[in-house]
Amino acid sequence: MANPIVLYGAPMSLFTGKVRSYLRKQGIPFDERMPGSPRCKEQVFPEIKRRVVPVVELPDGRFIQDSVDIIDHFEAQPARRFSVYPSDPAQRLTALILDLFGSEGLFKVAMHFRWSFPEENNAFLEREFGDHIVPGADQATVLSIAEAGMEPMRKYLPLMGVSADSAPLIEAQYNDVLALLDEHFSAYPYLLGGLPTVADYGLFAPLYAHCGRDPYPSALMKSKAQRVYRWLERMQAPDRDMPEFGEYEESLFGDDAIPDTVCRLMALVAEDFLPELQQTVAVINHHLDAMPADVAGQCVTAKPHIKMLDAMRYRFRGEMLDGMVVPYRLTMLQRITDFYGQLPQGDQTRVAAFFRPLGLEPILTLTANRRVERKDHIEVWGEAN
Ligand SMILES: N[C@@H](CCC(=O)N[C@@H](CS)C(=O)NCC(=O)O)C(=O)O
Repeated sequence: MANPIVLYGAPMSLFTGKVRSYLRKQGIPFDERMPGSPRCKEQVFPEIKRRVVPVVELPDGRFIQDSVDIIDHFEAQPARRFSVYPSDPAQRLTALILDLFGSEGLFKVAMHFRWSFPEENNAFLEREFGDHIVPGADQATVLSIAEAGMEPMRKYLPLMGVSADSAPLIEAQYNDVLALLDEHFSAYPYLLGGLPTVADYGLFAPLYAHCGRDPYPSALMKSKAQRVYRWLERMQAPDRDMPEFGEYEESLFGDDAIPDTVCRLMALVAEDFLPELQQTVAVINHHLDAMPADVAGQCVTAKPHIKMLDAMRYRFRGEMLDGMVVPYRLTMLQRITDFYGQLPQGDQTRVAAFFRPLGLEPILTLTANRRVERKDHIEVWGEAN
């Protein structure tokens, strides 16, 4: 029998959840191992050049890092159950935008609700973080090592603008997202109908690993947004898991439809996240101005494990917050601008008219002066735009 696919990750990891739920829904068998397992420490991390999960090891021994690359690898297999990329242009762009927003734009929500409520969360997190470093160890060892995994994560909070001042804004964003999604999932099983797309996988990442599991935010979700909680369960089920929808068809909305709840969520993305993306592009362009012309192929930051190029200030819900300039985000933004750029003129006009009133037309053409590509598991500068 062929070696099984191995997923290196952990239950509390935001990006592992995205991949795990994708593999389950596609009926792809896999075995999960934690970052502290010997093979992960000794083979996987040296090969991918940093300590990061998720990583998938294929039966032939190849490694794939990055949740997007992993999903795209399986997406390209002829035996997959269904595609997670809608073919209609407006639905495709909607899915790509919500994937970016979920994967990168709800970071503040995820980190605030994990780390700002230690009284409620810490007993849970200590075991989670201890286990992922020393899987299989006795409980005393697990608990004694936990802080070594937790402390580096807490250090991100000030860098990403999470503070006592911004807490009410971040909490309001969580409430708004939950309310919108609860309304949506009261009517539909997934964002774009009866099957999950990358929109669902992107949003699932923070809403599951942090908000759906950690004690404090998950209690809020269960009490305020039961339908969102049910969607989290559905996203991980290998079967349909939509009994509350009766005979709901397992297909995307017909006639290229995008319901009002999704439109309102995208208007929230425009308001809450577009300024952060625009500032990211502006600061990256500023750095590029000072770089030599032959920078293509070089790592985008000082070292592969450093994800931040610079610090920035950006507008969030009427206030100026500190933020991290993360070049990786351009790779997810390029999926949107590349798809829009290759559309025939007529489709471009049609989708631009759709996104304009939502405030999202600028994202369709928001490009930095140079591309960011992924090569040998890390982000490198690509060609000039
Ligand atoms: N873009 C990557 C992000 C992976 C990532 O940030 N993983 C987190 C866990 S959810 C991690 O391993 N962080 C370790 C660190 O940043 O030091 C992906 O989509 O896979």
